[in-house]
Amino acid sequence: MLGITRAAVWKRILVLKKEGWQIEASTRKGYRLSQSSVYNKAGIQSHLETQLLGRELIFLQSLDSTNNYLKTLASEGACEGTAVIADAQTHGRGRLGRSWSAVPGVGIWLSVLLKPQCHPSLVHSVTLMASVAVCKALEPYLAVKPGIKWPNDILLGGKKLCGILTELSAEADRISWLVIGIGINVNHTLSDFPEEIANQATSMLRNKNENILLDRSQIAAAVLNHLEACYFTMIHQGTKEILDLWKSYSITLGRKVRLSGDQIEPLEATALDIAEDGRLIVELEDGMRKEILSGEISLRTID
Ligand code: BTX
Repeated sequence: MLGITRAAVWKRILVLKKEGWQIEASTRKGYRLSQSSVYNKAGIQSHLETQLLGRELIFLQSLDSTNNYLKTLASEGACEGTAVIADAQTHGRGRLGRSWSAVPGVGIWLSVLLKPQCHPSLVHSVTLMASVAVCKALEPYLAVKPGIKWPNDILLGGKKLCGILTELSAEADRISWLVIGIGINVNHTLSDFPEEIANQATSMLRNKNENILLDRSQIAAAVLNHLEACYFTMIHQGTKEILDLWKSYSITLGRKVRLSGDQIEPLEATALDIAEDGRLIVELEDGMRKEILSGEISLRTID
């Protein structure tokens, strides 16, 4: 009927699946669109269990960066909990001016606006909180436990699965707003990564035994659900529970690390603990202890 080969149909089905459509295949019968959700605003909202986060949700096919878009909305007075999700980013941003690859059809590129009534120094713990929430949200879909590399890279089998970029606007002693940007590689195959990061990046799909695409709507909603729960825990009960959870996912503590950055000479140390404000406590080779703030430092484990 379509006047094209089976292979050509299969190729198109693959594209639809990557867009988020749930399609079942059956030998000799063909394909069937199953009823579950597609990756769009309605699909995500159907899985949301939040009171605040994502209740105001903007879903767009493509943006330069969801963080940029949400920062503009924030400066125009958008309400707390507003979330921006794009299927693709043309200029996804990482930390310290690095870029983040965010191709269409395979990932979750999401930013959320928070307005915690707290001192700007708490921003680091909020970022740690976000990494805990993402781990909790992704864990049920993964064969192995995700690990957090300080401050908030989420790794699977030593490769980067998710990155988090937190940006804020603050007065001297109070945060005005925070934008937490979360990038998760979900249905990437190896060829979806640019060559220069193919060795160091991974996706949820690549860590599953079977090759069934994951439902990005369900996972994006799970991230918002867990983010809200962790955020509420943190603002109502303080940081202790979140930091304990962070430690349970940490793959940095107890390891030898190399720290480098514009402001410091590269140095080697052992990562000991995390302070209440999110600083990493390290012990230098001469036994001195130092507390490191994430903003200006890159860390690599070396043992
Ligand atoms: P980061 O600076 O820790 O990581 C950036 C580095 O990670 C890059 O230099 C590159 O080596 C590698 N990388 C780039 N893209 C990927 C990828 N897709 N998977 C794995 N590794 C990659 C981490 O910064 C913070 C990233 C936040 C991304 C989100 S997406 C939604 C929001 N909008 C936005 O512009 N950024 C955030």
